[in-house]
Amino acid sequence: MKLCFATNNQNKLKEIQALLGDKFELVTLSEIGCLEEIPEPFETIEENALAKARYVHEKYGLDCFADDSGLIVPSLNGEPGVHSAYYAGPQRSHDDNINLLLQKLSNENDRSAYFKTVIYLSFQNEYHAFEGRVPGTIIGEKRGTGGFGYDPVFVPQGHDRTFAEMSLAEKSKISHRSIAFAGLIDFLENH
Ligand code: ITT
Repeated sequence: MKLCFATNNQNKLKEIQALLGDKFELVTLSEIGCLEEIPEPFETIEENALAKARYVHEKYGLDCFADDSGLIVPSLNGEPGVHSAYYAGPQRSHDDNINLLLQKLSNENDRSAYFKTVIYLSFQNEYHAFEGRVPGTIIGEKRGTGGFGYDPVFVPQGHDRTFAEMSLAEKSKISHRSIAFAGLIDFLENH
């Protein structure tokens, strides 16, 4: 059965296809002819993930899943949240984003944060949501060179290294993204 993954990232697609086996044939946005930028106008991660899945389902008539992720810092009223990728501006620089975050937290005692991934799946005319969260702390300076985004300043709860100091395999065992995709895969394997 054909299922669209609303991404053009072939690496992400291959990773999930390998976990799903051959019951589902995953296709990217460009493979279904969706070359336009899908609007993500909303102020929450949930609404944007749902909007992407719904757009593909309604316009292309295909079942589809879409993911959206972000870092949430409660003491900053949930920032950077849905704006995580471009927190410091449209240049989408991970370094600029981290510097802005550290500056905003410089006088803050509560440095707790969590990463969140939400996946929305349109399946047989119903929508299903899957969520993954990983709690942790934002440290005062960058450590490590792995990963991406805010990984150099995020230490997951129960650990003493940042995500950027972990191998990809170590991060994948506990990450918000892995938890959300495990929920999706479990659902698809049972339907
Ligand atoms: P897509 O094209 O796949 O949407 P993206 O960079 O926008 O790529 P996400 O939607 O998954 O990626 O995440 C949005 C932003 O949230 C991302 O640019 C990072 O700043 C941050 N983020 C998400 N997951 C992260 C992770 O595992 N480690 C560090 N930062 C992360």
